[in-house]
Amino acid sequence: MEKKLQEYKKKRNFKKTTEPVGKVKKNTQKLRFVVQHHLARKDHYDLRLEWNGVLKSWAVPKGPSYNEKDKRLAIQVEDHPYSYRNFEGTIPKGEYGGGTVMLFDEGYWEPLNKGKINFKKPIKFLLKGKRLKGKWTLIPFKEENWLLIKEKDNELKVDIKKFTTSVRTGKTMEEIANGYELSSPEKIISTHPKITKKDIFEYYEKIAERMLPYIEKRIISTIRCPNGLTKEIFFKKHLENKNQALGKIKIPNEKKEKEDYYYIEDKKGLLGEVQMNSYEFHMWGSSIPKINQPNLMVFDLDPDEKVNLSTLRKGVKDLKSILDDLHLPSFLKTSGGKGYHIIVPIKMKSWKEFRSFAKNIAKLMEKKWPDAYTSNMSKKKRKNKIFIDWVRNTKGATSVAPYSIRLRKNLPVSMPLKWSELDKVKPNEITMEKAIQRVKRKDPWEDLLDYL
Ligand SMILES: [Mn+2]
Repeated sequence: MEKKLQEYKKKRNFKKTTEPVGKVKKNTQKLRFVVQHHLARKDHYDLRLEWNGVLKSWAVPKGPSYNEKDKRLAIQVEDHPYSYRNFEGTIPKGEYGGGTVMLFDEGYWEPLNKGKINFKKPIKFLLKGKRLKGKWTLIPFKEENWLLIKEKDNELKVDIKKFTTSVRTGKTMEEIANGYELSSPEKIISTHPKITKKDIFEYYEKIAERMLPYIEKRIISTIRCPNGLTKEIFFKKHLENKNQALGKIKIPNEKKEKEDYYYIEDKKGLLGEVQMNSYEFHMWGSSIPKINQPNLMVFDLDPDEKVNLSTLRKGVKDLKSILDDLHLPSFLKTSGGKGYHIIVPIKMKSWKEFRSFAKNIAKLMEKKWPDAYTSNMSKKKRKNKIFIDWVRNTKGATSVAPYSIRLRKNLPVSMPLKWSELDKVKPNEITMEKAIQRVKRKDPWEDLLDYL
């Protein structure tokens, strides 16, 4: 019996690929089928029909089509083990079939031929899948080449190209290729508007390329929201080691005990945190390895509730004018909350120097316009004023990362803006959807990293 899978086994190195070794299965009454979308050297779909304990297999370069006029080439390949119907993942580069495999459809099939089935002759059959249904025919025409044709029936004709996620796990090709994951994709994080964990994951997946240069190699804290916005959320300063894709660094605390801190190195680390229900990212003002030499100063303009938006914007402009006078470059982003953040890329030798410089800027604002600004964080002193929050420029302190979502109503994004957009964009108006549209444009911060 096992001879049946000899060719399958011969082609694969099971020390390298995670495809199943598999066995020939005993016959059952109901026959299963699976279609795998296989992004290998050439993009194709693999149709597999259970027969005599194995999966008879064809590679269909263009994939099945509901259009009865389409004759799709289907190249018969070696029989696959029955357990291959569960395989979704990546086959390492350089190995046989190297690439990504997604479970495209699955279900049961029934032969419609009268009499015995002969896999050297045309096969008429019925598919009972989630995406592929109805009557089909496979016709051999030359050696291993067959044609896959849809037969007339009453099934709805759908364009199969519209199915871009796994029929079983809901993952995209990219998610499978990157080995992410994602557990509980349907978990609801916000009800009005309805936002699921998957929505947030996809947001970070799409935004990652733009966001990463600003957050990578910076120690992070995150806010975790495992059960949705209405339930408890957790500020995590010391992440656990469960996300293996994070970088780790030991830093002594005041008692000289070494504590673990974490940082993101790549997309995998970022998405791994989302998988751990970390949706809001905060970061240090210094980067690895020079953690004691800060380089990104942040001022958070935090208005008293009586301060209106135009006054707040005036505050941002006043602060920018001071930085301009000092010939310091400055960059703007929305906080995603009530205020705006002004970022100053400036390298300093120590946190002490950095902190006092930031404090002096805030003091200068306060001195110049005492009725409008305060450098004092006390709520009492803030009445009718804007608090120029400089306190984040301290070792161990964090501020929200650009492109991070905020865990509050509508999940607004802390969004980098061009200076010319200050009067047009409210601090909390950029949603994930708008942010995704915005990153298609030129990066408003494209010069920032040149200063670091
Ligand atoms: Mn294949």
